[in-house]
Amino acid sequence: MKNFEPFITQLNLKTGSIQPAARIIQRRLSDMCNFYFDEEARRRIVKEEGDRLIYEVFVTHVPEEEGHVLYGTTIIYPGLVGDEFHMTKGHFHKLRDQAEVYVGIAGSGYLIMQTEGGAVRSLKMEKGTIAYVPPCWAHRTVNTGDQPFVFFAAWPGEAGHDYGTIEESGFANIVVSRDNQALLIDNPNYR
Ligand code: M6P
Ligand code: ZN
Repeated sequence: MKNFEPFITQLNLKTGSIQPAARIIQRRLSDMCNFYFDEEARRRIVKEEGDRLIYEVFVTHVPEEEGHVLYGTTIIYPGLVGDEFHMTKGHFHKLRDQAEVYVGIAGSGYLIMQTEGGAVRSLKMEKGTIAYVPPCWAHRTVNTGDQPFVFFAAWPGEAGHDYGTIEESGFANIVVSRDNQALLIDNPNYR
């Protein structure tokens, strides 16, 4: 950490890409088995329409260590799986007491959060919204618009991602399209 050089990266405010990026993570529908409420619909789309790109994450070249701040952008492409809007997997931090900050860049959606103690919150995000994810809150973002939903995120280097807990239990709330409106409903599959 001591000898790390200062650096800049360039954010494309239209597309959300960061150059240079150390890693570009692409999550396709086939990577999201059991994350959507309608698993049947997810499987059918992969089989009949192909393996849709749901979202991309651009992460910069920062060590995943205490003292550093990791940052990157996420681009969630618009669309539905069944009647559920495209979204990220969502995660807790491995180190539960580590927070995160999100900044909306383009498009719009929801940031849904929950704690292991059963608290549930959702915040609307659009261009210019700064959202704070406090320690101990799992977080997932959902694109409820018809354009890519792009946001910037920064989190502690040592926080880590725990996907398993959400993969097992799901989120208490899901965001669905009803009469062309985004509606937050209880997840019938929530365990
Ligand atoms: C944000 C941050 C990243 C995260 C990304 C995608 O940019 O929270 O740490 O990786 O969203 O979300 P997920 O990892 O849950 O798929
Ligand atoms: Zn996080």
